[in-house]
Amino acid sequence: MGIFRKIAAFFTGAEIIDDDLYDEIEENLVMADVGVNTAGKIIASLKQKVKEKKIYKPEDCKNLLMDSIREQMNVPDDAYDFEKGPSVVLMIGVNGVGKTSSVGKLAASLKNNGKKVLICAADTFRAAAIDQLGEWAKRAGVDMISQNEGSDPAAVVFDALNAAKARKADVLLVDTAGRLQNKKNLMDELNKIDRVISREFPEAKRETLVVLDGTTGQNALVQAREFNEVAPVSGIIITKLEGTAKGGIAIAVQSELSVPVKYIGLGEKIDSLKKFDPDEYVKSLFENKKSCKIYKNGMFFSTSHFCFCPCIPLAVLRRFMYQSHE
Ligand SMILES: Nc1nc2c(ncn2[C@@H]2O[C@H](COP(=O)(O)OP(=O)(O)O)[C@@H](O)[C@H]2O)c(=O)[nH]1
Ligand SMILES: [Mg+2]
Repeated sequence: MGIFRKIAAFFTGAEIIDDDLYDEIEENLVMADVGVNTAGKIIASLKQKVKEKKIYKPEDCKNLLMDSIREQMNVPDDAYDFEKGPSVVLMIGVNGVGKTSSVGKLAASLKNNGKKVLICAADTFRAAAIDQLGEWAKRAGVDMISQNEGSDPAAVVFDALNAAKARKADVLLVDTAGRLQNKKNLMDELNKIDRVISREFPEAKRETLVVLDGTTGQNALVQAREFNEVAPVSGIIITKLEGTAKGGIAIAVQSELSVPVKYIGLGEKIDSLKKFDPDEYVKSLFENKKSCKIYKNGMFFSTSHFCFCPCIPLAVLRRFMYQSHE
């Protein structure tokens, strides 16, 4: 059972609203990766609401808690303006978090929305990294600008900027390396790339997205903070959120850094990067999901593949195939 659903169950299980109940909720928020500071803020806001609205029954608290969590997140109206272009998007973050995949997925999604997209292989440490991005470029159906392994990343960005201008691309997505040994190194490289963009393409909108692995808990928060010190981060992508029972990190980073989460990664498929919707997200954390797995031709399919298929009587499916994942 997800931790947020466990929290919801406290409200139905408790008889009165007292400090024990608040403590229990706070502890569980921390366990769900919300972090001590943000959990404290959420509880303070919840207490305030309970007092103001003169709530006495624990079961009436759930929606107030959801509101208090929602308050910690804010995706401003102009968050996706860069998609209109012309724009240059830098994808930064440590190794293995999902930068390259996110470049590929975002390229595909923008292209499907009619944008002209170019991607730039500025992670030049290993030839395999360039090949991996090349695969994503093929899958997304967009062009990639690259040089040989070991080239200067800023030089690749220079080429890509000129290609983006010449081809009138809407969005240039830049994949960067996560292997820089120290902060100074990282800062120097990002500064160099930044200077090249300002010089070569001053009219482009700029976006710097830090990618975080949602399964690494508070470590992700530490990384976000460090990257934000090196380069002003304009948005966050949290990957690998599909299987976690926690998910509080998406709340913590926004509350602690005041930087919006713009996308979340929910798998390895090309269409698994979604725009972050705070309302939907809070709802989904507390949802009591039941999923159905159907075994067919040696593979499992979820009900989402089937629910629009009128030829399968849903009642029959429900009766025989629902498996509750509580
Ligand atoms: N389950 C899951 N895996 C992901 C997600 N995003 C990326 N990955 C996987 O994470 C691993 C590292 O991804 P990669 O894009 O190479 O990370 P990079 O080193 O930051 O460029 C790969 O195996 C990806 O398939 C996601 O949202 N969910
Ligand atoms: Mg990579």
